[in-house]
Amino acid sequence: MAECPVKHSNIGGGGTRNRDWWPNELRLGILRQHTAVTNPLKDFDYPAAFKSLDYDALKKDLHALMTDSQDWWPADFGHYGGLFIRMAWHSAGTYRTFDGRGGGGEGQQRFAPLNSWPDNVSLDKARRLLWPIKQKYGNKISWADLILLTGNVAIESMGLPTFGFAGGRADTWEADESVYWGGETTWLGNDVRYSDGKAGVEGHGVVDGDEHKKEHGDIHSRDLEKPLGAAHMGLIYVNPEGPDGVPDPVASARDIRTTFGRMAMNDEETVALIAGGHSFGKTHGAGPSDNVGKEPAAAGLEQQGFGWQNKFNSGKGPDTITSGLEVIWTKTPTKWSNNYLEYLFKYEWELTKSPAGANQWVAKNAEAIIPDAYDSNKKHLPTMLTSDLALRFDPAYEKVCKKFLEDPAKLGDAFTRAWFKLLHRDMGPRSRWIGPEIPKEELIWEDPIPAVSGPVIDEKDIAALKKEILATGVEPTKFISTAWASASTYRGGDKRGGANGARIRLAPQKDWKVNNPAQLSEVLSALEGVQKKFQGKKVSLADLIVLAGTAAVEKAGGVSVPFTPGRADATQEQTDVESFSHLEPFNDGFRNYGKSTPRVRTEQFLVDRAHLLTLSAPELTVLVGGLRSLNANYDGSPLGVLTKRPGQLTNDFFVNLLDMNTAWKATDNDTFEGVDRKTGAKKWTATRADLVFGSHAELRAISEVYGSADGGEKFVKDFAAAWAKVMDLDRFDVK
Ligand code: HEB
Repeated sequence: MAECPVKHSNIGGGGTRNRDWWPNELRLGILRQHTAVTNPLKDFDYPAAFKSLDYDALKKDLHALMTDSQDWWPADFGHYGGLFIRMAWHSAGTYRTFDGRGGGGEGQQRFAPLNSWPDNVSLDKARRLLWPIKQKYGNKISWADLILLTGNVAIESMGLPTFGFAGGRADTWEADESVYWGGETTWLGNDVRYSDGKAGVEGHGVVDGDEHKKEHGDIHSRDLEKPLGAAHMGLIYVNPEGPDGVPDPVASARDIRTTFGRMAMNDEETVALIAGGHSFGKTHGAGPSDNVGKEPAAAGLEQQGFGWQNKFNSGKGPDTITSGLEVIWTKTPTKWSNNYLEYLFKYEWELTKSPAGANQWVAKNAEAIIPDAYDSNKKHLPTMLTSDLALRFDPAYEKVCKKFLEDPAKLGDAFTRAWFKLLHRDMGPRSRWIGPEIPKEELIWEDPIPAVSGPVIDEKDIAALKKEILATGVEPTKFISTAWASASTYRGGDKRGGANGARIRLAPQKDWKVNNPAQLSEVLSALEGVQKKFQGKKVSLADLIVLAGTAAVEKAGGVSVPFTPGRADATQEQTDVESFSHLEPFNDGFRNYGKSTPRVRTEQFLVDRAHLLTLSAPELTVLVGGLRSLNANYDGSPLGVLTKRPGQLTNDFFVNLLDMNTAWKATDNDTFEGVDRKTGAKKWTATRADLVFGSHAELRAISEVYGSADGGEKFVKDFAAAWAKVMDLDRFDVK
């Protein structure tokens, strides 16, 4: 069949596009994803539907599916458990802690690129095996939940009780374009994700194309570009054969520690996950990989979403080619055991090749004790991947292994806990978790917040508190800055951060430069004063921080701004400092903080943050314009404060930005000066995060709405709404 390159078609979105003409133009596309337009269930209440699900019946069906081998994709050892665990792990395992993106929370494994990643070979079959069950329960169970629950049930069905399960992940309906997976243009490439260490100018990647080391850095010391969580394009974590295919277990351990660390897993959790996971199933490399056809996104229509058609013999069952490795770790691949660690330490290992020619290891002087997946008369020698040997030959991993070897119950406990964390890490607060299997134990990575005790403040209290707050003598703009600093830590990907918990008064947030610690402590002590003095109901500082900002906005704009009380204050013990450190902004255009890096311009950071805050382009625009008029820069600087009456909520920012009497010129890469076109007199200063609203055609179009004669009132209204949205982003308890 002839290829049909869509770009050349003259209808249906074909042709050369803005992206092709101007590849460096600021992209706003990530701000308009997952809208009602793409969602066939737009007014659907998934949590309510999940609650009406017959959960026990679903689990029973999943248990039955495990051993219901289908001719079109037979189950190894008569049990699909290994395959389903790998499906769930690869769904959740794309999560990375730096930006909270990736993970299993959206059912993204159904879409490209993930559905076609080389690491996800054969998972197209796993999801299709699930289709009859998905079809039976319909919208009461999302794909996102089903994929993860199935992995959980697989573990249970192979003899290990799990730590629990929570549902509540609504599906998305298009590929998530917001996740940076790397800059490589070949699968399994890693030519731009390693650098010489100068990289990551404050965390964002290599300096530029030709500065990274040849051979992608030394495999013993290379630095993986942030925020990436994988050693190669198209892998979940690391190359199983060793870094860049070099079978070096110690170097493999280094890559594992980096990549699992970016999933927020420590050494113990990492060992538990790998040792636990590879207690099940097998790898697949029956023959040379050139038997395998195109991935789903490139395969023909007749394949109906499948990919990797395999010409090797039957192309399935004993002839399956997935990773190209051919390893079976334990004597009981469909039953939980401690075999994996026992064998890892019992044998010495010899480098060998799989039938597909990949590097793997075989036990020396061992007997053939490992069963075959299809032939009960056949036995194999124990085998391992390079990445498995990493657990033995890295001294820190070895120590953890030894502990689990001595006490197998500890492995079970550590594995099921780390597995639960893996699956639920990006779900956000417990108030989003649904279903009958939610564990009681509170876990630090949930970012727990105490339950609200006693009645929540009412309208009368709110009115009284606003008065008290504004009477403290603190400059109202500082309340606005603090409320913004508190709420805008939220990130939509893993639903962490936000104003609830008032963690802005705790380490590490209280010390972030962007939060202007001196000003922050002035505001907090004033609000603590209000809290102590207040005669009405008990009020949390979390509520007071937001209420203070809201009261100040109301005063500055002569507008009423919605406020939703009911937040509580977390303690320092409930706050994982290291894990919260990833929420620190190193460039925040909303507050005119930070500079462009050699790779990322300030306006791109701004769009990225707007995406984390789940804002649309109009919301982004109105918020920046408003915050500037309110004089809320992080250090009180006049950058972008394009108004003669700073502190008032006006549309002056837009009016003045669009004023043709001003000419702008760059003072450096990030800052600009605006002068009177006629007199040359200096009028304003601004940053890239300001001028982009006049320069980018789409942002300018929105700015024109707010900067027009009839735009003032709309501006104030829209700002108030967007402000309230940001303040309440984490209020899953009331949504
Ligand atoms: Fe794994 C399988 C690698 C981790 C679970 N793995 C597998 C394979 C490979 C691997 C290559 C094969 C595929 C085929 O089929 O061929 N891993 C790996 C690596 C890592 C891992 C490199 C890092 C170090 N895993 C892991 C984890 C888990 C797992 C963490 C969980 C938890 N896996 C798994 C399973 C399996 C695998 C279950 C089996 C599957 C079947 O059976 O099918």
